Amino acid sequence: MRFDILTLFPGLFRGVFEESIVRRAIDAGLVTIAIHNIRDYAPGKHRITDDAPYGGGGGMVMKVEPIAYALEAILGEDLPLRQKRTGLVEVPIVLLTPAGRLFSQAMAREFERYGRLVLICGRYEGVDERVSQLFATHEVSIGDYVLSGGEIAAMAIVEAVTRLVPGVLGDMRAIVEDSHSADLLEHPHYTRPPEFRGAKVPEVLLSGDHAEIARWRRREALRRTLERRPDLLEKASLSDQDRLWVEALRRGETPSQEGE
Ligand code: JA8
Repeated sequence: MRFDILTLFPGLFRGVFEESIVRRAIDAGLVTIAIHNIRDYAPGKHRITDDAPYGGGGGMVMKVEPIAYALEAILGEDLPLRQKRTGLVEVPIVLLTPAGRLFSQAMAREFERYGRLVLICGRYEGVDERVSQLFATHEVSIGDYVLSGGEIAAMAIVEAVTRLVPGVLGDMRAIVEDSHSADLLEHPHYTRPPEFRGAKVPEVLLSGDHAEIARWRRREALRRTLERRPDLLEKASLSDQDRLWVEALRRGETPSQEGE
């Protein structure tokens, strides 16, 4: 998987990518990340990357030319415009913006399948609309809050996509488990000690009864999802047993076993 990141602040990425799963993926040769300083592509002696908005108002807007020249240097002269003309995306060009579609695990899977991703980090009050009009195949936000720039959003996307690259997570176990419980929040986790300041580890987890533990975890995942993210439950693929448990939880019951 190759990522190309366009930013006015390349230094922001170093620490994050040097100490994370991303670093391990790079070291293993599974991921390549190229960070491009937009300023290097800005024409003129002063290498200006932003300007005042047409129509007035405060703040600054990122100029289109430096981003256009950077994209053409990275991807070739033809590809960026051709993708928009034909609608056939070979390399997603993602503009990070608070006005973008919300990033999701499904989007991370989609991006991973391309094998290559270009991320444009906006700053200031925004980016000249012609970057979207002419080049961006996707506009994405990581949440309904406003950051000072797209860099932290780009880091989040790089990490989420990198985890999906085959081989990065090591064994298959995590992936198998992910696919089973992908639509739900995770069950609670515990490790030693069995009691801390009166707070005990649930007895079932110490029982050694693995079938019973699996049932408890599934029920707790459903309980948490119902309480915290009922929206996820709507789309989740639930077994008949799951539905019985959810109904019991909705009635305020604490089913002991098998949803009785
Ligand atoms: C922002 Br400025 C800027 C650029 C990109 C993003 S993505 C997000 N949630 N906020 C702010």
